[in-house]
Amino acid sequence: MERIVLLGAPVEEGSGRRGCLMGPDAYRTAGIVDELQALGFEVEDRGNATPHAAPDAVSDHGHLKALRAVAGWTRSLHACALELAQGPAFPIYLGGDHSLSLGTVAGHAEAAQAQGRPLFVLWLDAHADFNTFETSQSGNLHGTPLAFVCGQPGFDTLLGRPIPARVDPRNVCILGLRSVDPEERVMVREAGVEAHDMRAIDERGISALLKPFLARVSAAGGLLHVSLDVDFIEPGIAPAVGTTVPGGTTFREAHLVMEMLHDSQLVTSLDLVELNPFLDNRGKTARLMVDLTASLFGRQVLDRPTRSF
Ligand SMILES: [Mn+2]
Repeated sequence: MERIVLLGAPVEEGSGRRGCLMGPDAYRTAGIVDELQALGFEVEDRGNATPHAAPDAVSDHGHLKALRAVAGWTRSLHACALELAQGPAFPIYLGGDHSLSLGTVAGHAEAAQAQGRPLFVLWLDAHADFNTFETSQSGNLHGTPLAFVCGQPGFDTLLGRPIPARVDPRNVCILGLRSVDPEERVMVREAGVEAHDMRAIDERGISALLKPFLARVSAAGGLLHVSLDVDFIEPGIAPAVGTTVPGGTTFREAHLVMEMLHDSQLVTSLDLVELNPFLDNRGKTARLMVDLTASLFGRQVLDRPTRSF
């Protein structure tokens, strides 16, 4: 039997508003353990991580919000991910806002480097999350994790040292873009990140965009970390997020991505981020995120119970 470990990361300080700290418990209430067990997995819920203290985290950029809190979470989750990446179970991080990926992806990148394998990252998101401290307009650190893990400069205060292993930006694929800051757009392009916006999905189809990336992961013998932001999905069916942008992926597009990822058997770790249960409508976003997770672990369309939205 394959094993899955769940770790809650109730960080909300990176998002600039309250509510994401309830995310891990919303996934539990929506039945994530039962759904994964029903697919034949042994599931261990480790409860919620707690942040380290990071009184030394400082920056000249005074507009950054909650830098010390986010740095404390980054250090804690980096250590947790580094440990889980070396264990036998598949880790799922229950967020929490997207700043949690500062720690989880950094930990998986370090573990991958130690194994001598490249880490690939699939970022399912309306935003590129590729701002640096300098370019961030909002000061919300959930807009920075991809820039940090790709080795952009200026982030050393987060871990209190340079990032131990960066992700090669050419090993990153972003799907679902529809809100990118002008400076961020230039940095994403110059770094060599593979980035597909909603227009590309409309014109070419999401499977045609994902397939070549998965082929690259496979050919490189890579590990694959998936970071699923609620705002990847159309807000009409996934309203529980503070950063709604109209025109997201449909129910079927989102499930298709998860089903293709399952078929590929390449995914080795997963973040579920930005769920804000305070903004949800009778738990429907939490349930959709759990259903998408079930698709990643092999549930097929015919297995899905009839359920009214
Ligand atoms: Mn995001």
